[in-house]
Amino acid sequence: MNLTQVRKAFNEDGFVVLRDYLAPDLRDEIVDRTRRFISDVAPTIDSKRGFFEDRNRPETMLRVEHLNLDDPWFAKLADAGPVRELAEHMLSAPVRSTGVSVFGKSPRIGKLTPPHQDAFYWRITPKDALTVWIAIDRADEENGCVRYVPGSHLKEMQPHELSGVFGFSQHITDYDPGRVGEAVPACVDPGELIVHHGMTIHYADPNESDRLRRALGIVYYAEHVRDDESAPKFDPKKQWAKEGKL
Ligand SMILES: O=C(O)CCC(=O)C(=O)O
Repeated sequence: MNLTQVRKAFNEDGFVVLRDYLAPDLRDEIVDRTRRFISDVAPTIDSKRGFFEDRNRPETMLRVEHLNLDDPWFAKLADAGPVRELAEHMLSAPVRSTGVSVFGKSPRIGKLTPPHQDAFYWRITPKDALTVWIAIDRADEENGCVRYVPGSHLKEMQPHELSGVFGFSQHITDYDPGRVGEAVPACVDPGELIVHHGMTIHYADPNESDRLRRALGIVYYAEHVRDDESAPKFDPKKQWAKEGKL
């Protein structure tokens, strides 16, 4: 694989799909361990880090944050080896991982991931950061694959506002593909990965299929980024607790 070409595509489009980047053994281990984490550990995680459409139904998990704290295998996956090396290539800089999450969209229940730019949530400057999104199930247009607006990372940060969507507090205000550009679907099979820049506009439709759509997300910041105290601060968990969602 020519990583220089991959980086060129990432720099132009703000995202890139890699189907064969991971060696088969590691790819299978990531998929197996993540599935086991979701079935065995996620249901035990408290509402500060584990979000479910319905807490009494573990299969409705929509996100667990920082599973690197629960299982050192995921911490190691993020901190050393090919996934971290890929992040360094794409940002052309040393990086540090800020956490590993799982995302879920359960069949017929999983909701929209509203249009947003990850870096809106990240209080850093410059916004040199990205997410490596690893498919745990096939993700396609029926079950809510992620959709990206090519080149949107090269433009300005869009205004965001409260989304009203549990698990994703912010969305782009008056989202209009005519203004920001059309999104393209990124369909992937288990173990394939997508790298997206923190400024890239993306969203995902609800899961209207009978299939699960789960993924592992690892965020990396370039080591040279600094805290940006002037960036907006959010505490959506208070609101979600008030609404009885946590
Ligand atoms: O998996 C999803 O639907 C959302 C993922 C996402 O927004 C992200 O990784 O930044």
